[in-house]
Amino acid sequence: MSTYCIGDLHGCYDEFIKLLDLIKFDEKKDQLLLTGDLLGRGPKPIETLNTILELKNCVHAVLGNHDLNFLAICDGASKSKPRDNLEVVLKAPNLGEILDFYYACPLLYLDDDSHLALCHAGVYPAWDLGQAMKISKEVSKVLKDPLRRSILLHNMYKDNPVCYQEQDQGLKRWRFAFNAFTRMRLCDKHLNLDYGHSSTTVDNAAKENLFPWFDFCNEPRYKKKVYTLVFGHWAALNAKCSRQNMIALDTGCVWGGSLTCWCADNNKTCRVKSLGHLKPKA
Ligand SMILES: [Mn+2]
Repeated sequence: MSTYCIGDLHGCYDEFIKLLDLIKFDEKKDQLLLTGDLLGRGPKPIETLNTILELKNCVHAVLGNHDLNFLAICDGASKSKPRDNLEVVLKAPNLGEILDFYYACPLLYLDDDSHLALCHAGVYPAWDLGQAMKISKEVSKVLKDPLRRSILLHNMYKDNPVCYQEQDQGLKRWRFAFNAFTRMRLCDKHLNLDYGHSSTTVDNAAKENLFPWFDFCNEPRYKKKVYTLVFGHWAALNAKCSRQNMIALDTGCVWGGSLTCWCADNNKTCRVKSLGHLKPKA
């Protein structure tokens, strides 16, 4: 059995299938961890989701910002934009099945056998994995409750709070969890999240006293074991994360980069080149 982690798919179905072929993925033996943003912008979201649903007994996926955007649109909290290419999913005959799958996806997944932690953007630096897991589970409960889910999805598009306060409860707390787990890239030395600068370089950010969230993290540990933290979201990093025990996987397939897979068992990485979909973000 092998555990493979694949970065942000964004509906890049053809590259996904090519990558599964390349690693000779065996659904009877192997497991697949996906860093989220399964859809959004890319060409084949339905094919991508249906493949994931077919593999769902051996797949663990976490929610990304584009997945949450999709859930918000389904709940009437936001409108779909043509560039997101979500219409085809909204009209899918199995939309109910897709939503059930999504509502069961956490913000943070821990694999206690392989000592892996999986999330979309990252783990807020003031949290250890235990605390992060507690907050992820809280939000998962909200997502499974239609009424509270709807309230959260209608109130998620805000760039606040910028930092975690233990006393923040309800919407403020859950929204911070959404923002930290799915949107975070840079923060200042007081651990205030920066919500702009999506494609800046790390060097340029430093000139504004902003640094990658992982610069402030302790070694990822859970129940006294060292974990490897796997994340996506930050295509501009191009999978370069200087920290030990942290693996960045988003290599911007949807922007014309590549789709990356990391095997937890042998620490090998392989990539499939993008078929070229969108122009890189300005
Ligand atoms: Mn993302």
